[in-house]
Amino acid sequence: MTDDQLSEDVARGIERAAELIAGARRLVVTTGAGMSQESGIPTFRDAPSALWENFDPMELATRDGFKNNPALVWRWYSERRRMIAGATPHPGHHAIADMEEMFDEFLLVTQNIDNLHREAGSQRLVELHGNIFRFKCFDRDHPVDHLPEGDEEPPRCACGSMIRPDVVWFGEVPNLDGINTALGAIAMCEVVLVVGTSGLVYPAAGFPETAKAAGATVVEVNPEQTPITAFADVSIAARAGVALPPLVAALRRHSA
Ligand code: BV8
Repeated sequence: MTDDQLSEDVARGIERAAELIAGARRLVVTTGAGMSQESGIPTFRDAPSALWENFDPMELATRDGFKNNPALVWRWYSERRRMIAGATPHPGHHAIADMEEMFDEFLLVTQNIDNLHREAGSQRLVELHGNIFRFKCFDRDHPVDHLPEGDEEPPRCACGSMIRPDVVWFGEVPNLDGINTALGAIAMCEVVLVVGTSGLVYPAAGFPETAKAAGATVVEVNPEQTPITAFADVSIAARAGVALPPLVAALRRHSA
């Protein structure tokens, strides 16, 4: 979709957001599954696609889910990994990567485990929920750089424990360095740009409100309303791949 096809509301929202963001020195961007929807990766709330039809993420994305049915959970992640491996970053991912150099302080905090922000070139990045392409030992957190040969599902760590994906499951505490880095940036930022999240999973869901309470401006990009919409200063009702490239172009105009 080109600029001139943007609806008037969206175009106005982008311009307003650019005015607010261009004046900032410290920007935090937070993203959820909606950020990867235009790369062909189903969100957790999309109408059930083949991938989610029989699986309840709340059930399987837990330690108990893995302990009770390790082969099923292993296969669920293998299927998702295969689907994600075929996906590529879309212009919205590249727009966020371009933003990094435009601010004195920038941090991207993503809930996504699909590696697409990294592939698009983002470096100042916290992967709050881990990365589906990384693995670790289930019982002792040994790092697992390469999966062992063989077709055992799940494969075994050298210590004999099962191997699991290095992602954060429901009920698990996200990486504390990641949380502290995110909270430090959220407390200091002047603007938080929230893209493609339903704002339901904590602690990420609380970050925009924490930033707002600390005096930051909140800009949301999401075709649907969310709990964040109620307190956002600007809500751009558009998809990430449609809104973010013109937003970066407008930022460049404002900074010229
Ligand atoms: C924690 C990795 C403590 C795995 C994920 C009871 C028991 C135990 C815990 C809890 C409990 N009650 C509450 C909790 C806390 C729990 C929680 O929040 N539960 C919710 C359900 C209430 N949280 C936790 O357990 C977390 N740990 O709390 O530890 C703690 C915390 C801090 C400090 C100390 C201690 C751990 C949560 C991590 C779970 N792991 N993923 C895997 O993927 O398999 S969560 C997973 O689901 C995602 O990572 C993401 O976080 C979440 C899905 O949310 P979204 O990304 O927002 O995606 P969704 O589909 O919901 O929405 C998409 C949005 O995009 C929509 O709004 C849509 O409109 C929009 N959209 C669609 N297309 C586009 C678009 N937007 C823009 N452009 C588009 N094209």
